[in-house]
Amino acid sequence: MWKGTICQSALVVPGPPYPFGVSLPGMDSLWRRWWRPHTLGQVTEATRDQDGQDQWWKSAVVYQIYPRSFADSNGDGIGDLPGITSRLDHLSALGVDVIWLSPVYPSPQDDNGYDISDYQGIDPTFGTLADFDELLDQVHARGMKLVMDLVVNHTSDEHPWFVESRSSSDNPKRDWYWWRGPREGMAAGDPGAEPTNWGSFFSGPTWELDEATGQYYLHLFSRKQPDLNWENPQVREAVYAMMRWWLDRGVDGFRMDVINMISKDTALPDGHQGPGAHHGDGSPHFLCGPRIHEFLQEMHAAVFAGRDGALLTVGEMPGVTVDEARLFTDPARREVDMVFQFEHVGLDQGDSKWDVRPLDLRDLKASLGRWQAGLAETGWNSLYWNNHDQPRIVSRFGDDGEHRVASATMLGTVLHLHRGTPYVYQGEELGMTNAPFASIEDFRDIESVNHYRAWVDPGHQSAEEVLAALRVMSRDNARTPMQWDDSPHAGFTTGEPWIAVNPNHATVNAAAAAADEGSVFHHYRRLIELRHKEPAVAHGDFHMLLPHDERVYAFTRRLEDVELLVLGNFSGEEAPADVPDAAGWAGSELLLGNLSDVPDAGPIVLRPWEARVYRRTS
Ligand code: TEU
Ligand code: CA
Repeated sequence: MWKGTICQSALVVPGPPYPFGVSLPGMDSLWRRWWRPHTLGQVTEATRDQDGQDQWWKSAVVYQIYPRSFADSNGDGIGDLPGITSRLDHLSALGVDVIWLSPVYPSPQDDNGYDISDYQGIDPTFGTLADFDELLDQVHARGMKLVMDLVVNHTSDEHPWFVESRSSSDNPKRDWYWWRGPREGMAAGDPGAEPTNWGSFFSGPTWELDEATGQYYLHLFSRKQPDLNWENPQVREAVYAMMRWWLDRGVDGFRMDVINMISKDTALPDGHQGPGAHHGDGSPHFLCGPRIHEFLQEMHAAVFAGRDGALLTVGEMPGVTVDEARLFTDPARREVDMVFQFEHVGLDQGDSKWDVRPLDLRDLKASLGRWQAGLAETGWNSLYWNNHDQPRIVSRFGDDGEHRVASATMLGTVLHLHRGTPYVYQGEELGMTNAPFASIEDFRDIESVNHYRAWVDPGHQSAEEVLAALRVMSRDNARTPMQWDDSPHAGFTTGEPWIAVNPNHATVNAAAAAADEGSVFHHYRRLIELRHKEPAVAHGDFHMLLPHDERVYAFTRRLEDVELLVLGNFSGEEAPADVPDAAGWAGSELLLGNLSDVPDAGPIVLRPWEARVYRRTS
């Protein structure tokens, strides 16, 4: 199973020198005026970089919706598009600029929609294309943008392309996927006859035998998610045409699922298999492969070039390194605007994601600090704690009990004040927590369920051992229904929800949060407002402080004469913040804090899970 192996691709396609930093003369006008959300998307001289490209997303905040779990309009227990449309005012009130919609396309739902059987439609579970157009109109009417999830490393095995591809060895679409015979000297179906020893992300081998033709097809994820063969130019053109179709329909960009896996080493070598491992690690042969930059540049030229809208592209890239990310996000290279990297969400894990370790705050600072430094001059960071694949951050790095509100708001503050574009995952703005899963029957996620079967059934681990790890790391923690109010199913559905609602919705819910100025919701609203209003948040440089402090996260941001100091206490104890000139800072303007009654003089001692943002000019 892959866990943290880094992209090794040495292919460096040098672009023209691109000196974009924080002190471009043309940016002055933007920094001087206060950013108003309704100006978002208007390409002005101020938001263009030196290359003439629009970088409006530097001061934007993205909100991710997992449609299955957001809002159900028809009582079938599954969230849907009309449900989302009915809840857009929640997002307007929060102030987000962009919505990223997880997949809503027709799908057998083996991986909750990340297995797509038709790229140009809407799954009846979620609604119709007319419902989609209505949602898009309503999003745009509120001055927000909508970004689609693009899942093109693989399709569903029920996609017509794959149905054709598997129909015979000489079908014209055979080469659209990765088909290989058994390992040399072995017969198809023999144990270990798979073409490579790679292990799938969802347990078991990455190869599935097709009995009819005697060949195996590659699937890095579930066997119902065959990998597309991007070596075939017809595949690439079909994907680009589909992307153009969505942009023509009015969508504002794409979040690209595991996009750094589309170029593979065509020799398909075996991966390293450690002692006791069930499979080899194929990731060096499919992460950031030899043609990845070429493919993304080709996609850019075929899909985005010459379009005059303010679009957003973000590539999800497990294992990507800072150096690779700089290449992917250098605007001059025209690949993607930003990437999701995975380093900081692997710091509390050992050999696999199920091998859970406590977080050492110094590791978090070292990691995020390296990403800040690495993309300071060229490229851009995305910032996230949560998404539909990660456990809830307040349960993970915070305290979801006594200090739930303080720790959730501290975590939000530290993240949003970094340089980069912040992503908020549904419910994060309420401080939603991990769920109390009692038994394996409570889980729905294919990754969790397959892992349980693969370890408990053959007796590698006890059910309790596996459950203990699932409770902490399972993706289902992020997928319990959005908690709208304190009614029986949290206002998510009038029917039976597809996965149980967290019982803490009695107190943790959007209605209660909206009515309470001290809530996580209002703090996130203030963080987003701050990014819109204070140019140093979006454009200032970043300087990490106190790298060795085990409790306090501290850094400064500077833009010309404005300097911000950001402090967060990652512990349930009082912690002095021994930053240079602490007493001087304590007397400066407190832009934002998460606890009341902050002393306005003297040395800075942070209370449990306290966060503060100071501002001064020089
Ligand atoms: O996830 C890619 C990925 O590598 C992991 O985050 C994955 O979720 C897994 O937990 C690794 O342990 C993307 C999507 O975000 C995820 O929901 C999909 O299941 C996956 O791709 C396949 O499309
Ligand atoms: Ca529904």
